[in-house]
Amino acid sequence: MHWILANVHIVSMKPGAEGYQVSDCAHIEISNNKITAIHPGAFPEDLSVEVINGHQCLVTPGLIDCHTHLVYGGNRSNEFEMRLNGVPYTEIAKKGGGILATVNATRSASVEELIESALPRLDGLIKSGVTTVEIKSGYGLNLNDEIKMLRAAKALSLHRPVKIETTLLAAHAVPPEYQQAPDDYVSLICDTIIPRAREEHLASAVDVFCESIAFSLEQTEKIFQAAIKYGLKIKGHMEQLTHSGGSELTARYQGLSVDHIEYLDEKGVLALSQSGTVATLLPGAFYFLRETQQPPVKQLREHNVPIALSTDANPGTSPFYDLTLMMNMGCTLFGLTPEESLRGVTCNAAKALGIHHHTGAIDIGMTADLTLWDTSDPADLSYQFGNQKALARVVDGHYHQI
Ligand code: DI6
Ligand code: FE
Repeated sequence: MHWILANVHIVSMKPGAEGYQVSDCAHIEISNNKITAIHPGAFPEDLSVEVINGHQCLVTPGLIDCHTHLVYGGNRSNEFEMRLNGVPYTEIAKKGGGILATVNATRSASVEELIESALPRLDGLIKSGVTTVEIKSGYGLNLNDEIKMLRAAKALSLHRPVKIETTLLAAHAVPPEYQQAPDDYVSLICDTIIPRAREEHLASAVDVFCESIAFSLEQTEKIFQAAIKYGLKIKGHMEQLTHSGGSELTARYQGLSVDHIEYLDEKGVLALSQSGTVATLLPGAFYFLRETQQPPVKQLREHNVPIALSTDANPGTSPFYDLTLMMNMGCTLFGLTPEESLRGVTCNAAKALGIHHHTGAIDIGMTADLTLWDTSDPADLSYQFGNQKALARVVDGHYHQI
């Protein structure tokens, strides 16, 4: 397979370089799944190769959603309604609501049902220009159901042209069966669930929700050590509700990313800057929870910590399935520039998944993962919402209309 995407304005977003790096009126040569050349001039001289005319649209790296909980059973709109009618969260939780409601619905769903219910959500992300999605487990909370979730997540790429990266998040919450013995659940994760996920090639990373209502720093460290022992990468839901020091711990273990981080302090920022760990901001959860604590964007910038941006798509705290909405929220809620937002869903999102050596930027030798947009200004991707701008995607060298 050898073809040329002609007549496009390229926004490269190469990690080390400044700015959008726009090449006006260029053409991109693609062989198999790779970008083999980028030429000035709208059209190639040799027209014997198959050419797709981009009609002067903007081409960015394919967007990467680097933190989602896209696979789950059930729906929590009833809780949303109860909460807004004044029912306190504690009462909702007592009635079996909250994360437990999703755990129960996920446990009783089959792999096929999980796939079926995730597809419309995945379609939302695809329409917003996404070519790679990270999906976490974390609503099974036992061996079989965590494995089932990861299988469903992986299988989504057989149903849609999209690349899936899977993360084991068995340490999302302490399951009801282990409320009295949470350390036993940590042992189950370390000794049984991580080895199985690894053995079946179902996850490339392990994530932990390190928080007073979930897992302690000590428990998190044990899980990180097990992940590393089995050759899996690590990342964490850190400093979302309180400051725990989880980001420093993640940095100490050379983690890929720390996510949420509203309560991250300067010591934590310094630790990230030294380890090269990505700071992933999740404005959807910030917005939905009406959080007021701002993540330390200014300090992240000062210390050159790469910032990624993601949906955190989940039924409890971020029921949003459009990555361009997060780009807008990154700007409006956190004060990112549109350029930082675009970096956050391309090269920095790739780094947050450890896949930046082959995707997340437009360059010779990179995988041909691209999104074509109906605009001439890259700021438009963060500026507008609802006025669908993504026209088509190239995934692993294959062209797909949206
Ligand atoms: N942080 C969150 O905000 C979500 N998970 C997490 O680790 C909550 C997930 C849910 O309520 O279903
Ligand atoms: Fe999350």
